[in-house]
Amino acid sequence: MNCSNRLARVSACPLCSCVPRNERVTRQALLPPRAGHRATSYLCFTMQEILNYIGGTLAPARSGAWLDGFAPAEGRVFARIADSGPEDVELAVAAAEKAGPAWVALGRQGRHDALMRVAALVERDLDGFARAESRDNGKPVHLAMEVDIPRAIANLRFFATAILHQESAAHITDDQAVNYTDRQPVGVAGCISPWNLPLYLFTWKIAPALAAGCTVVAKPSEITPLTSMMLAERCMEAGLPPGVLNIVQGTGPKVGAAITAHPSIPAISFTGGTATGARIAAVAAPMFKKLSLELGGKNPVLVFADCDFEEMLKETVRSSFSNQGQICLCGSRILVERSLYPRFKEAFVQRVKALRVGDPAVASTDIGAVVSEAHLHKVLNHVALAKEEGGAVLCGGHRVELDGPLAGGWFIAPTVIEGLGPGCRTNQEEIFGPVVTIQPFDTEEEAVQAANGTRYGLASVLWTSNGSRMHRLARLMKSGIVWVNCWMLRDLRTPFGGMKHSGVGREGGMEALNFFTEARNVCIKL
Ligand code: TXE
Repeated sequence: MNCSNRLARVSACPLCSCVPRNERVTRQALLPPRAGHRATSYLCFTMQEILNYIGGTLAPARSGAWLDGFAPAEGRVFARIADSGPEDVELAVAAAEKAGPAWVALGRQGRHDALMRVAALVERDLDGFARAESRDNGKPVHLAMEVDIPRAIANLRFFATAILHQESAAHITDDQAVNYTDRQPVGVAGCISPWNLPLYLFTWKIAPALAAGCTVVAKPSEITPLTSMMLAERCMEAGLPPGVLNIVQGTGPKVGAAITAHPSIPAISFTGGTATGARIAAVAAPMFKKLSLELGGKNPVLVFADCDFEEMLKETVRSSFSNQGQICLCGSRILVERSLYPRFKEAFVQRVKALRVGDPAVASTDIGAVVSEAHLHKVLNHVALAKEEGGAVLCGGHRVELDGPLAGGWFIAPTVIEGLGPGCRTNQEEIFGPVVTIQPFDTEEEAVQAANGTRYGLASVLWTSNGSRMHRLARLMKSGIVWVNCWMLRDLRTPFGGMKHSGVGREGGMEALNFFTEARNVCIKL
């Protein structure tokens, strides 16, 4: 475990798939060894406790209740999670309110310094965070090591720095008055995040809120809470003042709903499913809360015959199956110009068949486990629906059963379906798994109509070498993000968010800092 090669250091337990214990990382209680195991240096011997972080201390839920935390690759319980309720949210809000004035008074530079210290500690422990994220979520360790955790660190650093550069506007009203915009933090911010990119999306919300001067009551997904608690431990080590960040573990209907409805939380930033977003809006809107909703997607990928074929192929495999297809930005409907369709279909299916489904701890694994048993069944039910609708499964479409300790894991073979029109349920409903459809199109107009023909509008991807088409179609896409000849190429300064049922508001850059502040115009007569 002392090897300097990061990937070598994530080698799994030889007897089961689990990863090495990291004593510094989380609270762990020893479990009785599983049959056949001798080594005690692996997580298979531990039951992790995932606690609330309220007022600067870690504690179980007040009720003493726990939820099971599952390791998707093993299909078994490995953690217990504080099953909190409104009474814990109440404590967290009180702690956040108490900490607010001093956090604002610390000033931009002081808040910057505190967030940078937290970021440095996450970076120091990147390996442990990546292993934990993989175990909790099922994603390949190398993906967490290369994407999730570095991006979480970048989120903290980006917003810590951005707040130093925030400008405020001034307007001179002829010779009568000068107006200036004064931005103050909204107060206690509620941040609710999902399971697909756990620490990445958690920090995407809390970092701008904290940098802007808000104190925070945050709730990670109960399906993947592990790295949020590890972050809490780093916040304590970094000397973040108690109560500035509070993390309440537990379910959406209990904790998320209590945060949403709390009268002392004037702003809610949420990422998750569209149906949940609607429930949150129904409660928060009549209370006149600020709302940022990042919801689902059914993103189109438009492939024109004049594209760079090899680059398009490589990136389209990635945009389809990265993180088991569980990224709201993944392309799930691939529309291909008819003249290219046969070549695309053959090459794409061949590449997809070559993807390795397996142990997330192994460096060569492309596809890990999906996040939960319920999600496994949801995705497989969608494949069954696609067949009922007349779709032909070109590859995948089934559960993958691995041997040994991963035998109970929730793995699905990457799946490509053809033969379905744009209006069917398979091409309208978000599947959020390793499943894509491919469809030919004849004209640009037909492609645009199909691309825009869902209730979602998060992201779209265009593959073409025709410069005027790039601009023309980019403006026609009804989505908040348009990638041309790339996918997931992110600049944290850019506005991020969806149209239609994919959400309300924009995150990223100054948009996020503005969300967590209230603008006040001050008009001084000259
Ligand atoms: O989302 P939920 P889930 C989509 C995707 C996926 C579906 C469901 O289609 O299949 O959402 O995923 C909390 N009040 N996306 O079940 O339920 C919940 O505890 C307040 C897209 O994870 O929306 C969790 O912390 N909060 C998405 C968070 O909301 C509530 C990424 C998200 O959970 C709540 C993930 C309530 N009533 C899933 N109910 C994206 N766009 O990135 C639940 N929550």
